[in-house]
Amino acid sequence: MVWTDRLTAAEKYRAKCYRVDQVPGSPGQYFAYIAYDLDLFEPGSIANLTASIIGNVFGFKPLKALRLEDMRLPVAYVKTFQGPATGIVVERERLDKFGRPLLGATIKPKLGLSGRNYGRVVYEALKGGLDFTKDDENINSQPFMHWRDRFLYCMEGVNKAVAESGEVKGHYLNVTAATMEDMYERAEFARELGSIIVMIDLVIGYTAIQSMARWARRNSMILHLHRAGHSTYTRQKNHGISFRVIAKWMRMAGVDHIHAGTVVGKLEGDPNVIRGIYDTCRETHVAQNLQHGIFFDQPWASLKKVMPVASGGIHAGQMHQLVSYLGEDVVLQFGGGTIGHPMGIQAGATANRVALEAIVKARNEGRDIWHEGPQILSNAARTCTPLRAALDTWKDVTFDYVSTDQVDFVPTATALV
Ligand code: RUB
Repeated sequence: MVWTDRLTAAEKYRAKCYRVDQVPGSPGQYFAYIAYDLDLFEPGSIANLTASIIGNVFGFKPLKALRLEDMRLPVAYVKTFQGPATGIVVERERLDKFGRPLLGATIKPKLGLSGRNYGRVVYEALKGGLDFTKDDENINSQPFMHWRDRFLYCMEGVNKAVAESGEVKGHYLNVTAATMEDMYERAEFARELGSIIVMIDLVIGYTAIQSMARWARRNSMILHLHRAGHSTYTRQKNHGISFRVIAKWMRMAGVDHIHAGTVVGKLEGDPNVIRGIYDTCRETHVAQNLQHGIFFDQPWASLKKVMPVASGGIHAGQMHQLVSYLGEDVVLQFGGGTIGHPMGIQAGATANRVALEAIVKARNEGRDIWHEGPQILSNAARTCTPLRAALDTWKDVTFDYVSTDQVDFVPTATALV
């Protein structure tokens, strides 16, 4: 007899591997389905959940490689989490913007601008027609632009653009910092300046993210999450964690926005995988769908929805593809695709807004935007010189690479009988 026999009900608490399946087309690789008892996890703690699920097992000598593909979390456990601080419905109400994707831009160059010049880019992009601008993941408090200067000049740009356009607009002020105290100080300063949104990076860690989500809920703030660093462990097929699991944890943790892929842009994104991630963020009940990488039904127990953010190498000429792949509740973010416009930043923003509105109008009229998209954009560009210039500038920019992270279950054609 060992001490564990006396102190724990091993039968109840030990992990149960209840199914093992061969990975299609990958000899020697297996899906292992493992169930754990609910008592093993502290309520409402992503840190505790992950310490068990992705703890030491990933370094276990007998395993050459291991990847966490998906998790089903019971309603009883999901309900112990706050969920998104604001959620898609309330965000749209606060912004007073409905019926179309939101538009954003990451300020470029991402590092090096002075506070004043940075604020000018914010103003130009918002004035030109975007809803949001965004700090990049690694702009925090550099010697060339300390965070207070950035916040002040950004909010000056936001307020000017709001006054001139009559629309609610915002800039994601990145409050990522070395300590929680510093992050709260920055977030509180953003709130005092009237910002409607703050931003954090995934690299701050799960506990810090949950703390910021609670702060955001208390302060009626939208919380944007940039997934900086995720590709170091989400991208390879045979080791790490699927991003759909990170998205699930982040909905529980309580972020309002999460970078979730573009399909057509410069960064990793297979259409089926991206669909699974977007469903995880936006549906109230996600049904099992192996073709989208969803292994289990996931009820969301009334946790609010997370707004996915599509960002990374996208431009106005892809608007019909973006709306077709990603739908309506999404922020489409064009950084270089706004700021690199040959006629200037405002023109770049206007090109994106006109392209979006032309595609949404065509979609609402029942047109086939996937096939007719290029023609719809070209027609809109007849009365919008900035859009014409955008289409001419970026027409050849595509990223046709094979995705690293693809689904294992793809439909196969069967002969008609
Ligand atoms: C956007 C940019 C963002 C990435 C993040 O700039 O570089 O940091 O989109 O990637 P641009 P993801 O629009 O000029 O490419 O959204 O995949 O996490």
